[in-house]
Amino acid sequence: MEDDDRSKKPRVKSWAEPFKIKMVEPLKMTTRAEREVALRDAGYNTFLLRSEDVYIDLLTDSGTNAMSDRQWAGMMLGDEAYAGSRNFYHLEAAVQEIYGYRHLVPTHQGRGAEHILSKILISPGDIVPGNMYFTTTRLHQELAGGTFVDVIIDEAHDPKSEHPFKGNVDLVKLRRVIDEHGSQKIPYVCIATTVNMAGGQPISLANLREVRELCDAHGIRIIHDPTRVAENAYFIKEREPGCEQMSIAEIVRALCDLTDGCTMSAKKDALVNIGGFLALNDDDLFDKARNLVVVYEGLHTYGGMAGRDMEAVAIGLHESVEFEHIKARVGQVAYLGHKLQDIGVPVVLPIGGHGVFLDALAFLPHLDQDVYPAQALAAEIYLESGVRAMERGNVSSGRDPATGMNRRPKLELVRLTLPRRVYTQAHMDVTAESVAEVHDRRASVKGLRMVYEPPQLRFFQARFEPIG
Ligand code: P70
Repeated sequence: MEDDDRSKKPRVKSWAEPFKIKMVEPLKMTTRAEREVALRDAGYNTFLLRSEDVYIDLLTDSGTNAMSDRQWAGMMLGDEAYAGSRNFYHLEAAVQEIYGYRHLVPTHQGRGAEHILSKILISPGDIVPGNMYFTTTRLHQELAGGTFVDVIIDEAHDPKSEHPFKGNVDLVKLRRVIDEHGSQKIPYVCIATTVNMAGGQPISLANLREVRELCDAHGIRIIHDPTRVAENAYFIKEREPGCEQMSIAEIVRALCDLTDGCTMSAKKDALVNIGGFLALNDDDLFDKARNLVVVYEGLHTYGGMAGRDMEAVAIGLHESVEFEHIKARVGQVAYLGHKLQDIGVPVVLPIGGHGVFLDALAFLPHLDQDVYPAQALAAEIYLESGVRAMERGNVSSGRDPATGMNRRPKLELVRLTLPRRVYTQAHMDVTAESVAEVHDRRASVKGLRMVYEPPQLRFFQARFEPIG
């Protein structure tokens, strides 16, 4: 009888990571008193904590991934020749096969590629439209004399909107920018897959096709930031009508084929600890980039990476588009996100591809944005449990160069970012419980005053003191 009852119950189909663990790294547990000292010494900035004082490190998914045994084996095949390393050609072939771009210029990481691209393409007074800013990308555009203009859909700025493609470009906004400034002033449109600062939100293939059409009509290039393109491809497969049957690799290729080149931080999707590149279809631009890379990064066949690093990137790129890998990766982020949502913690919806973003304005409604609620919340979560998160709000956004005032972005977020293949489901449970503890006593969390402010990318090194 009992057996019959059980057989009528719907079966839950569990899934698990498509790997087993071969090497472990012990974590250090700290006391609250130790964390108080560490946080004070770090000026209430989680970027300034020592990693040794962190229990679960959700600062970033950048360069914090666990490499596979195949990648480690590849490291042993590093050809450390100054020129013409075998590993460069492997990486070139991987980029050509997976992303489809013709020419490869390796760089030490993403911002190295952004630097070179901005120098080549942007002239003072130029306008660069994009689907939301990214900190280093925008800074290199500005340093080259350009101005970034945000053309992402409004829903991207609303943490509660459940639009399935919050990374989409608003074509009306983009058309307006082109009409206002003229296509000669727009060296390229900058398209990220997925959009980091919006909460790891994807752009749809249909939207990118429309952007392509509009840009073609005006002779404007599209430069892609594919740093987390595999996660974007997974969301497209899950959500975009007509794409259910496509493989992750096919979707990645379709996205890249709609663009003219890319600046890539290999430290995320490509499952390595360091690396990046610029890839371009245009022969002349490639020539210019190859001339500049030797000035700023290294010879054009290593660009700041060791041969072994390039090999690990080449192998990681192939692993990044494996369905079971990306399903487990995005699935783990969703697991943490839904757990927090169930507890009643305000999170950005839909849950993103690389992390769960807490809505600090909803979490701490008693704090004004100029006492940096997201910074204060990240500090408080560390204090609670040793979980390290990252501010993505008023501090990250910086000051408007024209007015000198804080930009006060609509999104004031704390990012709990998951390194790939590193933490377990139990780590996610502990993280959710820690955030829940802070949520219970949220009314007592105080704001912060900035006491040291670097002129550029201030979030990395700024120091704070608690108010009151
Ligand atoms: C993060 C990291 C890096 C990144 C990115 C996108 C969409 C380019 C880059 C730059 C590291 C980071 C960077 C600045 C502030 C905080 C953290 N994102 N495009 O944690 O690549 O770091 O290799 O130079 O996300 O989100 P790289």
